[in-house]
Amino acid sequence: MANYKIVVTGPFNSGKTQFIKTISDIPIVSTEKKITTEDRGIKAQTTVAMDYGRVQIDGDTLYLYGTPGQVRFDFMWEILSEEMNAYILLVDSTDAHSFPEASEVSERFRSLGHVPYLVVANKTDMEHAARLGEVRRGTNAPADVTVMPCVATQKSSVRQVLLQVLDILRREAS
Ligand SMILES: Nc1nc2c(ncn2[C@@H]2O[C@H](COP(=O)(O)OP(=O)(O)OP(=O)(O)O)[C@@H](O)[C@H]2O)c(=O)[nH]1
Ligand SMILES: [Mg+2]
Repeated sequence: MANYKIVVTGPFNSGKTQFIKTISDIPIVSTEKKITTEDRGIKAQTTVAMDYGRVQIDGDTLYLYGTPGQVRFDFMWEILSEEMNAYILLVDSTDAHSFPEASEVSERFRSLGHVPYLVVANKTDMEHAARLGEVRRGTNAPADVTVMPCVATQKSSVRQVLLQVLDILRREAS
């Protein structure tokens, strides 16, 4: 039985809050506020500080921390990355324009902690979702980093991602 802190990060609108909401065993703590900027047309609310959820998988407890996606809230990234065991780079695979930003977010997180990470191509249920290879190239993920598909609205899909994270963490520990 182990406890792990997992940070879910990625660009604006990639599905971070949804990912945590779908899998959490407890009602999530979220800090969504009405969008007042040019992104208003995309959705009504955005995370301004963090999301927090918790899930038990195979006897281990995962504490999930979602970051804001908008760069103007990036001061939270450093705080949320403290003592993280791994991070998930969540990417909207239908939004190729966001891939370079995802790559930058990932670079920032790599500098914040030397922990394993996983690239997750989200929204693969939607039309025009990029292939995994495109997401890998677009986010500059090295060959030894896992890139996997996900539909953050489906519990089984989010669970698959977290099982993969656990697998990486357990391999690292042994
Ligand atoms: N079809 C589909 N929609 C998704 C999926 N994941 C998230 N969404 C939707 O995408 C939108 C953005 O999701 P959020 O969870 O708010 O994204 P976020 O990354 O937390 O956004 P910010 O906090 O603003 O950076 C919402 O309308 C979600 O319901 C998915 O896998 N498939
Ligand atoms: Mg959010």
